[in-house]
Amino acid sequence: MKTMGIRNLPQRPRILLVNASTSTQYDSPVFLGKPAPMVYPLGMEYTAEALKARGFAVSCIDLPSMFINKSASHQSELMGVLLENERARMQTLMERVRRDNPDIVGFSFRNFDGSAFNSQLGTYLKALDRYVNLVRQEAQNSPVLVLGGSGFSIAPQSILDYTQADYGIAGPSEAAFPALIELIQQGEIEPGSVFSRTFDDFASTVYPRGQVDGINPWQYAQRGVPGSVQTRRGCRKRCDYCSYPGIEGREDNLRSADLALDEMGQLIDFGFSSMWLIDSVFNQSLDHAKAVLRGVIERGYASGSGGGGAIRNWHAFLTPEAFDRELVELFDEIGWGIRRGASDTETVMLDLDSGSDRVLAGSNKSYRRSHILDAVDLLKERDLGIAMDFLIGGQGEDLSTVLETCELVRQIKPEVVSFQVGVRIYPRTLLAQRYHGRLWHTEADLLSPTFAPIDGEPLDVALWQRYQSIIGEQLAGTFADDQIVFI
Ligand code: B12
Ligand code: SF4
Repeated sequence: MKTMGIRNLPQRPRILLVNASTSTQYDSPVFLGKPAPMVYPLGMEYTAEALKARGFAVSCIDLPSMFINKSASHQSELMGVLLENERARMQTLMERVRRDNPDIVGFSFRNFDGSAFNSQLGTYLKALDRYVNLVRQEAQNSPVLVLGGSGFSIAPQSILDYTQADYGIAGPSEAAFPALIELIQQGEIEPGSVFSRTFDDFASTVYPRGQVDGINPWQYAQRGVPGSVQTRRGCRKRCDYCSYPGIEGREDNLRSADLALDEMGQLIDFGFSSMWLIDSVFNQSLDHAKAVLRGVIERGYASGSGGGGAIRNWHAFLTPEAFDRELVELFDEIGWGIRRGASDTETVMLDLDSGSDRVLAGSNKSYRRSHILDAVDLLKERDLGIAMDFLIGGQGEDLSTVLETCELVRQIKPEVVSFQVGVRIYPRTLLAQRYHGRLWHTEADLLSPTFAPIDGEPLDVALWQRYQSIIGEQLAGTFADDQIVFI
């Protein structure tokens, strides 16, 4: 087989990676009066490092990090700021492509929308499409266009078809991208194909941080964005709604704790004072999580005794299922969840779904309400701040189970509690299988936000608001307004 319509690639093609991960509500430095929570472009950085390690010349363009220094304090101003940002990004991308003439342009696509029911600001696919088209039109030498990223990997063929880019990589890029380049060079892969290859060397791969042309860690640190490190990949669980195993793989893939810690040290040197351990579930392999935290203490990353600065805020998704006293002692020792004063409390965030065993079982979760209570007891023994994240609308949810969850929250009294009402149906999940033929037919249908019905009722704005009011009423009196977040 010979590929048609794709230019010949040189032996060592020059690659430009574009962070195309817009997320409208985060695209202004101040979003409606609140600082916008940007995210470090970790997926693009790991991809660039993997390509560099294979001898490719790689540079990046980090579009979300470019914005005009204007804030939007009202909805009416927001659109203007977003448009101005977008124009500036398009201009930069155009100039860069004309100047550099890359042989391959890779687009890192993280979010295709805001995921939650209230994400009314629309899809980010249109922005991706604009960037792909711009490069097609402006590049002199018809570069090969490759898509990848976590959002892309959820519905790869549909997104590839939508943008008409040349190839897509679903899942990790480290082994797949070099292999795809080779296949293109040999004429062995048809344009329009999605390619995947598992990456077996994640445990031992060194990703030097902040060494990629076009990613500026200083700037992120200065803006107060957390540094991010991945200590593990993959998830063996089968929670019915979850897209993560489809993105990262279904096997535990643990990184050497020492290498992850080396990365943290490099990020501290760039000035980061908060850290996201961005694993799908940081403590799922409890011993591994503890090894990472012990390393943090030994290297003085929390105290600053290592010679550099210190990490004062820690963030990760944590399951209540894999908790023990030693883990919590380690949290305490590094200041994760520590109370520094009346209005300065860190929190340990428990990533939960429901306080009802019926919903937990219905959604195929492997922990139960008793695990939540046990984990909370351990955190309370050490007087650590607690945040709890719930997802309302799992299988078996009805008014009685929502009340059960509220009762649990009142009993625990966390510092902050957040509720996302509405369970999104993602392709290649058990939930998607359950509603196939009823709520969706082709993968592309699920790119438009589709939610599981709650107690037999389709989720609409009225139902969404009704559940929020019920929760608000149940928790009023026990919590201040700013302790309850609805997503
Ligand atoms: C951690 C996380 C967060 C943290 C981020 C913390 C931080 N400092 O980074 C928090 C909680 C803040 C967060 C926020 C949001 N998140 Co989030 N998040 C994740 C999570 C779990 C991991 C992302 C990550 O960094 N992975 C590690 C890196 C190394 O992997 P990667 O990016 O996938 O990159 C690899 C491959 O994708 C590929 N690749 C990457 N780039 C490229 C480029 C090319 C050319 C190629 C070929 C390959 C390639 O190779 C890389 C290395 O192997 C993912 C789910 C998941 N398991 O992937 C969701 C996920 C990305 N988030 C999602 C969403 C929606 C959001 C929010 C919009 C939610 C919201 N409404 O607030 C915001 C957006 C924030 C923003 N500014 O963009 C969705 C996106 C899907 C969608 N619906 O669009 C995901 C997929 C979760 C889901 N629902 O399924 N998130
Ligand atoms: S929700 Fe968490 S534990 Fe369940 S499959 Fe997804 S990543 Fe794994």
